[in-house]
Amino acid sequence: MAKVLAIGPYADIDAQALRDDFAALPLADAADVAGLSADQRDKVVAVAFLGHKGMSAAVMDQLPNLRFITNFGVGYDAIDIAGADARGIRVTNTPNVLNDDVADLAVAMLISENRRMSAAETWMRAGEWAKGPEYPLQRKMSGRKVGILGLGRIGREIADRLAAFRTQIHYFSRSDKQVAGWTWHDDPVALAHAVDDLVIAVVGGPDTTGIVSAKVIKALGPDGIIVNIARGSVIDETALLDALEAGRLRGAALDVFLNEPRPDPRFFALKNATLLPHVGSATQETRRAMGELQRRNLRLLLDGEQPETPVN
Ligand code: 8YV
Repeated sequence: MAKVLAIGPYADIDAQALRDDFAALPLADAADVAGLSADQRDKVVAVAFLGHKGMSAAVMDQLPNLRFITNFGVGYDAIDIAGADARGIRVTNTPNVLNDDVADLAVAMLISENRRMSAAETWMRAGEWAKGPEYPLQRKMSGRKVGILGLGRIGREIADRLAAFRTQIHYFSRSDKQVAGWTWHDDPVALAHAVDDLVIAVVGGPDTTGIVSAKVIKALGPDGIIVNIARGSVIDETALLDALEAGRLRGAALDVFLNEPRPDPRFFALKNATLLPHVGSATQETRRAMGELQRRNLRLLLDGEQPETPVN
């Protein structure tokens, strides 16, 4: 009987590796743990988790011998870490291997929304080009003032890339990172006041829920663009939708949403938004590296060794 559960919508290659290397039992999501027999649940010592919700303390309590949760992803806001701590459960994640992809995409999204690439393509596909006046002029991205909300590993990669576009970098983080030429702000509203566009790269979870508030959006103003490659929970989504609909914010480029995979339908009617289905790390190279790191952590933990990338 399986000692390892593989919870989540794994790609075939990862599902197979978890089955071959760990004899893992696949489950579609954390709620399915309740459907296992008491005998099956007793045997489980590790969960290889992939997903954005559901790894709650209540689920942990259904697995009395659970000792390890290895997360597929850098963000672990779907896992109740305090609950894991209280139960002596070790948690790992997959940082670093996805920094390039997520930072590449964030920069692409910032350019895309300043130039309205997605709207221009929709316009062209609808046959508008041949009909008359050319596509309306848009905003230059190079040289803009860009605020990075969260200067962690990914935020740093984004800022480094943006430097090549001669952008002025401002950032919000808990402490001043003392980077020459970059300006630190200790408050998201002050950051938004100081910049043209805002790129959100902060971790998700209770500490950051709604920190991109109506006030932050107002401080950015009608020429501002918000890029979010972090978590939907970080933005007050209703305030964002209200501002975009009313033209109080120039645009948004969003890879993450509060209710994935069914974002608020108000998003779909917006012409001033670039919408992506949570694909920040979604390249073959990076997903392979994430899967391999998850499985190395799992192997190390099961062998009684220190994992490569512990969370707690
Ligand atoms: C997901 C992510 O892990 O790493 C993260 O935090 O959000 C993504 O890379 C990936 O979509 C699998 O759910």
